[in-house]
Amino acid sequence: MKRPLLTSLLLLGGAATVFLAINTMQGCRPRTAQAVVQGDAASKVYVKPGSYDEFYNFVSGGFSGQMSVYGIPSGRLLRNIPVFTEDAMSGYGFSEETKPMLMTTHGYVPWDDSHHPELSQTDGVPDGKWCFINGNNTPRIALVDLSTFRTRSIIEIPNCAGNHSSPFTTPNSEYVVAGTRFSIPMGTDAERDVPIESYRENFKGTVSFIHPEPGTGKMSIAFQIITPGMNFDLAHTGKLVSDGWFFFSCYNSEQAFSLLEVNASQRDKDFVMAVNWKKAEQYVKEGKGRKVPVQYRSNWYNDATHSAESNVVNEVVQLDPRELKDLIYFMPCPKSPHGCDVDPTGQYIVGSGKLAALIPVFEFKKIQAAIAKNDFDGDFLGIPVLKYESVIKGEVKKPGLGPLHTEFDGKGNAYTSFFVSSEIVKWSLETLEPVDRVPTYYSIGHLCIPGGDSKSPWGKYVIAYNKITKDRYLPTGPELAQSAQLFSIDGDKMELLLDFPTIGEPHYAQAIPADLVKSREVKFFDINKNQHPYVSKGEKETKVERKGKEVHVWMTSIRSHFTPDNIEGVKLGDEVYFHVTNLEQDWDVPHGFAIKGAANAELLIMPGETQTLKWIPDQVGVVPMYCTDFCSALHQEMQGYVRVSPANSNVPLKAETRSVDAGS
Ligand code: K7E
Ligand code: CUA
Repeated sequence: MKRPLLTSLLLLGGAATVFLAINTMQGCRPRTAQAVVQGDAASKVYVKPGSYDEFYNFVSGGFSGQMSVYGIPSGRLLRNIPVFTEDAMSGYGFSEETKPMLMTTHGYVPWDDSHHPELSQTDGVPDGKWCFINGNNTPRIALVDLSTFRTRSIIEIPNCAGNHSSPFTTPNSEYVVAGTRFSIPMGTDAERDVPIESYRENFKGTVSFIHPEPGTGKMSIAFQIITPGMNFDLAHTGKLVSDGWFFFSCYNSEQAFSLLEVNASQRDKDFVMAVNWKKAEQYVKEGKGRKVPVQYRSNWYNDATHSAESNVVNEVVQLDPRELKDLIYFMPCPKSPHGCDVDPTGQYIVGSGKLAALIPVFEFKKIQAAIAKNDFDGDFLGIPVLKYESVIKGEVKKPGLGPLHTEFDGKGNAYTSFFVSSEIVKWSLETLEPVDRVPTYYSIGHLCIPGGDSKSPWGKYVIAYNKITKDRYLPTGPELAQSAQLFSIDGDKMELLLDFPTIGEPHYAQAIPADLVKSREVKFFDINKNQHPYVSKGEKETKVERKGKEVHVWMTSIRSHFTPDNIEGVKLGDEVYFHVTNLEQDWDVPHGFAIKGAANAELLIMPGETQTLKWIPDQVGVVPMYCTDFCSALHQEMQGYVRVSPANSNVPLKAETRSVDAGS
């Protein structure tokens, strides 16, 4: 989100002035450099050695494609979970079992740009079961299982380009949504191969409702709503009074397709789109949807076989709101709205126009009344536009510059991040008056209060995720650390407690009390339940077999040896598959597996699990393999050899170990 300097804007007059200022500023530096941290701040973030943090904080990895996990209030990094990007450290995307997770209709795509972690909810409150995260670039949604802190499933979103307004959840995680950032032409090849200039005629948007299966976490697309062509940015579910509705911010109602920074900033107001998803659900049940041919992949990791499955799906149900009149409504929202946030009571919807000098607060019951009375201000490409004055509770006047995102403390206050004026402003949902403000260092994007987009926030902290760190950390070459800042909000005044660096660009993050996650943890996989087709449930089951050019090695690992650890009869031209089962049945005893020269990564195999490394030997000789994870006093002894002979060799295939358990 670092802003380019756009001198060509000087040519534009009038309304462009404010915009120019906004566009060229990297965020003002707060004038009162009140970087003064109160004396007792340190004690408020100090988690003494051996004790646990109070909250888990799930932070998007941005262009790292991953999600990282921190403890709050200490800011300690606990884990970096591979999601959309392959990870050599764990073998994710490198082992045969995990490769299908990253399959798309474009083939294997080992990277994405992830912005928004969203915890699954039960009755409108984060439940600690899953954390969803969106892939922006090759539109996908991932579901991370918080019992293993691993990616359980990934679904690709068809008819979508830039899955940004995603993956926000309904109050019982019936659905998570995916709204397209870029509108595009859809349909057959001929329908998609059109001039870019024909945006108005041919480009459309979609918002998709994805259903995660409660037991397995498998995801499928329940339905897709087709919309006028523009950009969808963010979204949030209704709750309590507004349960059954979803709200999306949209910009580029100008329908620009070039130089959007100017051309999509013309109109005074864009929209927040209100979607009646319960109605949509009903229409689908009544068969009012249209089955449209598409192609997308749905990938799922099975903990019984320790392997991912990837399936191609060929159709999606689409609803057209020009025919189904009461499905969506537009509410005018100044100006190029970014965040779209719903307060804990579900009554108020906050739109954050990033080029606006005020924050509009929409009121759900007024929206309903306006719909009931057909209180419209015309339509936008066939979709009714509600009258701004009729649906608004009021505006927060002059709160700051460049509002982006809002979270809530559950005590009647909203906290909005201001990118340009680089601050968090706390304001009252009742009076719409600012009540406190605090500078951020610098240029805040999202902010996070534990449970801050849910029915019941744990309003103790707010965490700022900043775009620029400048002078906050020791310099590290051209790229500086990405940053988060922790503030306490349990008093009247927000108080800065801690800076901590993050991985990739943190956009959004969510946090949840540790107890809601901690008790779910899987400590190891039961080896008796291992259904991997190449499992060895003991050293006696290990073997080696040739199937033409393929050599399969059934291997086990246990402190501190592999079985087999000597293999001969492998030839140049072979493809060798090491199927390694970790026989340990204890917490935190993974074994690694690596072999010299493999054009691959290591495997890191959890207790009770089987993982496969594919190796194509390319040189004759005796090749060492070893365990990469320091697992015992004799970890350095955990090694073996593979003899590789020329392609025409007669060396018989054999595998052995001198282990007594192997019985050989
Ligand atoms: Cu504001 Cu992608 Cu949610 Cu970044 S987004 S900040
Ligand atoms: Cu096993 Cu080191």
